[in-house]
Amino acid sequence: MRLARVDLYRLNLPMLTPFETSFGTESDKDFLLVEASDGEHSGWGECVASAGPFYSEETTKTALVILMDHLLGRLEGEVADPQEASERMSAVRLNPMAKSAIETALWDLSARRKGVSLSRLIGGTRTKVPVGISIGIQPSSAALVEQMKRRLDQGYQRIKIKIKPGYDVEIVRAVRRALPDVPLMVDANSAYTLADTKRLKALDDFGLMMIEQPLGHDDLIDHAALQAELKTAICLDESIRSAHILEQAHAIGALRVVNIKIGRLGGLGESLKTVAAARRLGLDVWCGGMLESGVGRALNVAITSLEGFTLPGDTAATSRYFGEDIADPPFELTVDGCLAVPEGPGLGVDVIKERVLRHAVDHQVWTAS
Ligand code: OSB
Ligand code: MG
Repeated sequence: MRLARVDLYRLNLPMLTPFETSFGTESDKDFLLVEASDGEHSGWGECVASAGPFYSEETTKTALVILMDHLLGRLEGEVADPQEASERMSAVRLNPMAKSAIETALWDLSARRKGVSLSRLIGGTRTKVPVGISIGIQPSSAALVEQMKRRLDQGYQRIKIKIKPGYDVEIVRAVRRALPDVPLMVDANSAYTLADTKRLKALDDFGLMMIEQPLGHDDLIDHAALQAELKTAICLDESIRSAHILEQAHAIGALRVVNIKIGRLGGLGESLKTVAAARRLGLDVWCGGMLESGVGRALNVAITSLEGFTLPGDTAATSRYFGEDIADPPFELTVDGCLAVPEGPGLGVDVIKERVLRHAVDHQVWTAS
């Protein structure tokens, strides 16, 4: 395929409720949408960087600059497949979310050109994927429990709650008193250090499926020390930026579970390698989320259709995030707590241009020379 033009849309999409984590609160979805065109078909990719550099160092604006100034120019001429695009971009250090956004658009474009679904193209076997939900920090344990009950009634198969110092052991105790048997996990987004080991060990009493990213984003060694102290499995999110880092983390005993986020890993190609490595090492695997629009959501659902995913992911139904999404149809929860894997070509959702333009705050165009 040969790229003729790439449109970068920066969007501001209102969210139904703000989402609070240990590193901040997101109330609107500020993100970049990439449309890659070969002159006949378009492919779409979502950049999961957010407005501020808090989950990772990338932001919507840095991704826009890196794409325009350093990545798209490397994709001039004939590009055999998304893997080749990824190799051409590898001279640019890091910036995985910017790379992943254009790589995804190329995966979507090649699947659409072939007339197959992306799930099919990458070897997915499931027709629906089990889903959990990630619930942000709430004003009180009573509010959290009420929110959890509502989500369980809707059919979500497991609940993840965000924790931070001062909103942790007591909150989990209150949740367990109200809901003793719910499949439950916690995510700290790097809010602790090894000095908090005693506090984190107290979480061992609550039968949690795992504790996600308790320590520093780049600190595998301390995670290994912590895992040696905990009964509860450690899952790594922020730390796992490649299949190779996953292998190193496993080699020193830093985790038992891996959260796959395609943007954090720099694209679908690296994510497929990471899933394969995790399964070879006997680790549990699930797909994380970044509060994506329908484009990123469709990508997450496509990768979760692979057999290597062993646990429900964070990619909830569209109605959990947005009143109006920019892609149709919305993802709806089935009665058995799953999302159906789209069967149409590519990502299998239709991006509604009118909505994209209505929510756009910036629009830049790259054209092949
Ligand atoms: O750590 O998994 C995370 C959202 C934004 C940034 C980081 C994280 C999250 C979530 C929500 O937990 C996942 C989702 O519902 O998409
Ligand atoms: Mg996380």
